[in-house]
Amino acid sequence: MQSPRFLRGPLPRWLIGLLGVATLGGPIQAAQTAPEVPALERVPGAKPRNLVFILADDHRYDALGFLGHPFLETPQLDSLARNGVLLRNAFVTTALCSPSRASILTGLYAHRHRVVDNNNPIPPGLTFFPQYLQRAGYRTAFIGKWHMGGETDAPQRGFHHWVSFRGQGEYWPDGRGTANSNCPPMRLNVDGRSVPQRGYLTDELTDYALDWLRSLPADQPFFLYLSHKAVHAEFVPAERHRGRYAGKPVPVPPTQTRHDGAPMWVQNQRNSWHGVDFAYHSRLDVAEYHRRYCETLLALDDSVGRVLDMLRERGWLDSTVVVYQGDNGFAFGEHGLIDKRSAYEESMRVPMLVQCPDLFRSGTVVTQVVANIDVAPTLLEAAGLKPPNGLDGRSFLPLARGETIPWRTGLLYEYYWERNFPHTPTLHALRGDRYKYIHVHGLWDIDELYDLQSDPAEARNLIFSPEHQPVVREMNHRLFEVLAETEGLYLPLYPDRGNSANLRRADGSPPATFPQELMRP
Ligand SMILES: [Ca+2]
Repeated sequence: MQSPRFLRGPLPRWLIGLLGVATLGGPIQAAQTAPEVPALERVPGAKPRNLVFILADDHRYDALGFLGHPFLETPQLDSLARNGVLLRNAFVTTALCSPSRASILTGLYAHRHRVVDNNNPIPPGLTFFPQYLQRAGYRTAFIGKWHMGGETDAPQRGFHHWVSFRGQGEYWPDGRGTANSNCPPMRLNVDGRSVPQRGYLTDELTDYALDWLRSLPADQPFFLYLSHKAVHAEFVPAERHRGRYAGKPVPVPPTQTRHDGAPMWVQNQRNSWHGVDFAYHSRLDVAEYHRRYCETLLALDDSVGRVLDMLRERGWLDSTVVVYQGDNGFAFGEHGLIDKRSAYEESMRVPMLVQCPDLFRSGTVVTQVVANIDVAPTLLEAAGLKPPNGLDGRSFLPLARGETIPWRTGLLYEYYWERNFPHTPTLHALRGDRYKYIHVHGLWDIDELYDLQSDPAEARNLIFSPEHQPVVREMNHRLFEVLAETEGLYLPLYPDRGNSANLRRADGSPPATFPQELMRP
């Protein structure tokens, strides 16, 4: 698709302002979309692609039909892999909603964008990559869960069209199916106006996305960011999917019962808000929880199909770059844990699928380690723009095209302790192609090393293995090198906020004992 000549270069500030006011309903939008960023250099000869980015919440990497899940069916996501590119080793640099979302929007590690938890405000002056797209003449829309900077639903910079809600939102307007059942009716912020949420959120957000796609002119490139609440807890399936997987057997993950050399904090977390003994301080049936997660995911799969159908209807399917990704994973009993935050694969690994038949061969599989910080540079490059200097991520477009290029050998992971959920400590990790090294901070405990080749479930901590000491030393050195290179040698500290989920069950697992390797006579 070619954009009109006047839109190919940077737009004058007055024109952007005028477009904002004239088409999007008022001065709030104009203020939010002001082009405060410099125009990026264009890639010679590159066509500005239409871009669709679909973000799922807490969708773990292997909850996909085509990857062999025991019962979950994801025909639409399967089709993305079949017709496009599967990024088999995709990760997030922080497995928590707000930090991961900020890394997607900025291409930066959490310690650089400083959205390190789900509560604190977005630092002023942070640039979101859609601002560059606007500057380059794109029309942009954000539809769905924002969840950065606390509870705001207000339109944010970088987007002409805005549909969002406060915090986590609710699947149904009355909160049915959750602890918030019969809550005050939920409302959406649509371009600065408060409107009632009408139905099941996954479907309704998709309706808004389709309405916007339908309204677009044929000759201006666009960027749609569809950001689902699904499949965040508490899981509430659409009516048409409720009970679909009732009674399906859910295998117990091997590490739920055996994790050799687990740090004490992991053993202790088993009996906590985020552990299998006392999940959410209740007697949660983890298998039933997993089934409901899968049923809730089905509407998400439907949503992907409806977006693809609309692209087809508008004649844009082959030329549009569609990216599907999860904002973090989710454990269902692995290592005795539920939830995310940890550096284990179930937590930091996510599904990532890309489709654009004009650019990528169908059925391509990328095995290099890619991450949420790569999304911004990748989509900017797909827009025909050279990503700005100073990003932590890199464009993986060449990998998706099947090219061989030098690539990272290890990915930095970081998570900063939250008083609200005190059972997961501050963690830094380096995830390489073969080994993962996890470094704990601020706790008298042990680090971890896993050989992902021989032990993909991370069931055997090799941190005390004599033959692996050179690997431990090397990865420790490299971890701190990356942190130093990216100004990460500090710990963010914010005032306490809210309650602390710090309870244990009296008849649950006992407190961990010190590792034998540290005991002396
Ligand atoms: Ca999440």
